[in-house]
Amino acid sequence: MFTLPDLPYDYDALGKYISKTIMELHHKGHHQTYVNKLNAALEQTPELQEKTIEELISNLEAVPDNIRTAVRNNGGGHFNHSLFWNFMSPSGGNQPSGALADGLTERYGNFQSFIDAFSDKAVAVFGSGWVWLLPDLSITTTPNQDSPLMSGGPAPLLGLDVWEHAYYIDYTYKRSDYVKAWWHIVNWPEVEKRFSEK
Ligand code: MN3
Repeated sequence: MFTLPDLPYDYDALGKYISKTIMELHHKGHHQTYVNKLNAALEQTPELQEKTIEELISNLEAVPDNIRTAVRNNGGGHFNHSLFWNFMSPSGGNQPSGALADGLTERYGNFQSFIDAFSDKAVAVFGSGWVWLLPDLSITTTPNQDSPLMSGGPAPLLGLDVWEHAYYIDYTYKRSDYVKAWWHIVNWPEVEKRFSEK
């Protein structure tokens, strides 16, 4: 059975950028619910419970019709949020270095142009979804709790949750303010590590 991973920092650690209230509701509420519903969906299929979350959502065709949507939504939710907590850090912000910095500069001209391109896509997601940086340093979005893995893509290097539950209590409808604030807590060493392992 799948379990809720611990946050790698305290609920109040992201301070003025994402409140303790949001972090608690998002982790103990939303993420836990995805885990619970995923486990409930897989109750009758013990062979699928043996798979990793990556294996499960990379091959949704192997999931029986009657639970495929539940596994897609809740398995995606579990995988995406498990990554998301690690994409942030109370000591985050600033800029990446090394090969990742070089790659982003080569592709986008400069670091700020990358930030602008990613932020524009995040703000433009209609409804609920995610924006991702992929290992080839392209930027893509997915609706709902879909992952790039579901369409045969690689696991992302970085991603931002733009569901209203991720920001509404702190930023109301101003998603662009949330996106702007989020860059202050991005865990670049984690992204660099994922880029070097790609
Ligand atoms: Mn979320």
